[in-house]
Amino acid sequence: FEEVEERYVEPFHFTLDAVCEKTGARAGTLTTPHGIIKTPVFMPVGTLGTVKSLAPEDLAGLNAQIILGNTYHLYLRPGCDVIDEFGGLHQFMNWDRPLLTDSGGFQIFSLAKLQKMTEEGAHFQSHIDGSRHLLTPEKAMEIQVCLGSDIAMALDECIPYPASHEQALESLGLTTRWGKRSKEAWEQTKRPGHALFGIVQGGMYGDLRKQSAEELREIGFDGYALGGLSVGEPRDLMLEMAGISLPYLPQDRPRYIMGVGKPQDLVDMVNLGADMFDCVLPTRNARNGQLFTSRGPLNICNAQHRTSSLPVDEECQCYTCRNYSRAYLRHLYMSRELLSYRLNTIHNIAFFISLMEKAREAVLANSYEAFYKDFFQKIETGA
Ligand code: PRF
Ligand code: ZN
Repeated sequence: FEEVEERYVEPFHFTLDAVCEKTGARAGTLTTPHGIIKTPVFMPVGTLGTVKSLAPEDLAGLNAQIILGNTYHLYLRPGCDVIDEFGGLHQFMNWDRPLLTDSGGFQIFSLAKLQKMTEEGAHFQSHIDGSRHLLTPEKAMEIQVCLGSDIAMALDECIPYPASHEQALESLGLTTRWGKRSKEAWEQTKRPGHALFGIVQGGMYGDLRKQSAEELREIGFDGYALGGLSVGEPRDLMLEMAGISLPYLPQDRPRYIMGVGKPQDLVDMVNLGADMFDCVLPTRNARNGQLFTSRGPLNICNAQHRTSSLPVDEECQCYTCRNYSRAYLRHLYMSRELLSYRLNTIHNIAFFISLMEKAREAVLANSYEAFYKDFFQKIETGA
């Protein structure tokens, strides 16, 4: 005899709380089965079911509203059967707030060996043991349902930069067809209230970005992401592509920029009307001793911090900045102490999260333009 708990789950939805009158900046609220998310939002990356060096309690303390997991990694290790035993990734990793999972296409593109894209799906060899796999749109949905993602991503193909118009056109066609198959499979298996986002591709071609956005809109997703950005192109081109793509997406759906970027990129993307971001920069760079501050980045290994009693960022209220000096953090880093990873990551994540909180406050106060100017003035001049 099994007791089944029937619980009412609110449908996934997005409401706009404010739109800046002068810029395109938006403040919104996303409702998911694991709670609401206030946007703009930065989502820390927890590829393997952990944001490296932090426990879920730390993330909650940092006001992380949602974190990311990866289909590709979790499917290969520990495997869906393991996570299924626990009823999903939330229970497995002890995280009770919303989770978003990437579909795997991009990770195959960047990590796996011998990848080959066919109409059927992405053929690849595991970067762990060389075993062969085929990730179809249907399989990507099955895995994300098993993981229990509040927000799942359609399977897409991300092309390298530079790529020809012809190559980009062919690839976006595949992304559209995979998007349609993703949606059909999702509709048959999804749990109530869970969302599926489509991913706009099209390389660095405005006409193709428009075409991709329109084709995805036709299919109809709960939200839309911009993929294929920050793949080696100049920053201006990245912003130009975002500026071209975003107006073709529905106003009343969340917009997510995948794998972007520096603090300056986030502030610019919000300006263009983006709502959600993820990037490994704050976590990865923390482990390499680079700390983000309102006056620009700081390398903690630098000799100038050897005896400094200053916090990393005087404007930051995080646990690291409230309790530790630059000199101590430098010492931990130079000694390769494990606490270095944790304290640095706490600060960098706090910096990205609070940046988006400030952006949201500015939109709500109808002062995003002033926030934007002030932010760039400080971070670029260090004054
Ligand atoms: N597609 C997917 N995930 C991604 C990307 C993409 O294009 C990017 C590109 N910046 C990061 N993560 N599915
Ligand atoms: Zn701090």
